[in-house]
Amino acid sequence: MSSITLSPRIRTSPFYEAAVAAGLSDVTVYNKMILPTSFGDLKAEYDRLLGRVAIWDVGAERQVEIVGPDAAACAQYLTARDLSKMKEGQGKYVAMCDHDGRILNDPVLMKLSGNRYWFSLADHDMLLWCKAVAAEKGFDVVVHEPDVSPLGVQGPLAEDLIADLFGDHIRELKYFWFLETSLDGIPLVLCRSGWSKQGGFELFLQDGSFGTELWNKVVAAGEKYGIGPGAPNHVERVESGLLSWGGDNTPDSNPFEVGMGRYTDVDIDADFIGKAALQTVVAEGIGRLFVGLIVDTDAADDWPLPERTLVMLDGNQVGTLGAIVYSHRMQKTIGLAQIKREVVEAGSLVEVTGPNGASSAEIVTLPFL
Ligand code: THG
Repeated sequence: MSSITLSPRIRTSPFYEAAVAAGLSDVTVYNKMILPTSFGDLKAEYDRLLGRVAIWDVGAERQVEIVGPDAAACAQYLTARDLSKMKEGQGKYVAMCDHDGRILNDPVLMKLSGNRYWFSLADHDMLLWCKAVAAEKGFDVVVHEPDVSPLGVQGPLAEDLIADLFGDHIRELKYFWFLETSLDGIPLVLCRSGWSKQGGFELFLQDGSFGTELWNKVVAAGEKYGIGPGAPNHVERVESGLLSWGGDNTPDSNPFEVGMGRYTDVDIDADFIGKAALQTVVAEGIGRLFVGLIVDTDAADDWPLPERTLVMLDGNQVGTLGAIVYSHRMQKTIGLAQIKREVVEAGSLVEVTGPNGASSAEIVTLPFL
């Protein structure tokens, strides 16, 4: 095992110092920022996420702000989902595609007002893309990265904790909806969201100088709920079938091939990048489906990722496996794969090769749990 060399090229979030003080042990790079992945005991972190509440430094989910008179048109043009009925204070999980309909990102899009939107990004250089598109299309907007950093509070007790801090009215907040608020003068956007299916919120800190203070306030209020540090949990998110863009999918995937078909609206009146290509995909049929695999192996922890594993059937490649974990709840080895539609529809058993040789794998629909 090697460690990562820090540099000003790789930004840390406002919560990084607090995370280090809390025992941060492992990180990855996401959006050219440090993203924590572990505090040294992944099973304890998993149990805390499932049973209590965890605090996550997810500042690497960077925002791109689109602000100005054409913000709504610009956000729609960048997004393969119908935004026409979106309300202020609402977020939506959306696909952003290139002109060939390939998915570039799967952000949470937040409508702060009629002329101000945030794309809360997965891992890719979307600020460059959004700036170039807005300028080339002549939209009357400013596209920039605001001083905004999400702090995750995830787990079944997250709602009680957030209600203690902000009031019981937050219990009425619907999924992906948000409020602009503050905590002892710290400016925030509070959103019911987060990259787990255990429930929770993200506190979008609007002034990075308060990072440690905000972390400490949440931890102090969370003590009675057994709060502890954590990070986006790889096992839980595979069990829940939450997409990790760029890892689970090959670079040429369209939104239908990463399980985002139900969030992709190809027949809206408004134009958006990739619309014609995605209409062709719908007309001709989707090539691959995003599915779960239950793999007959106990080698998940030694699996040789990176490098997607080829999924084989009768000696022919029929897909790729991008993530594989041991599921504590299912007591099985499970993975996320993109597999040819005919093979999924036929319900065939497939084969993947790991450190212990070839294993057979059963295809199942997502989520696992
Ligand atoms: N929060 C914020 N930004 C983010 C993420 C986040 N940016 C990066 C990454 N996560 C974006 N990707 C996802 C992927 C899945 C979900 C959210 C963000 C998610 N999906 C649910 C599902 O697929 O079942 C619900 C989708 C729905 O019903 O609309 O939650 O976590 N700020």
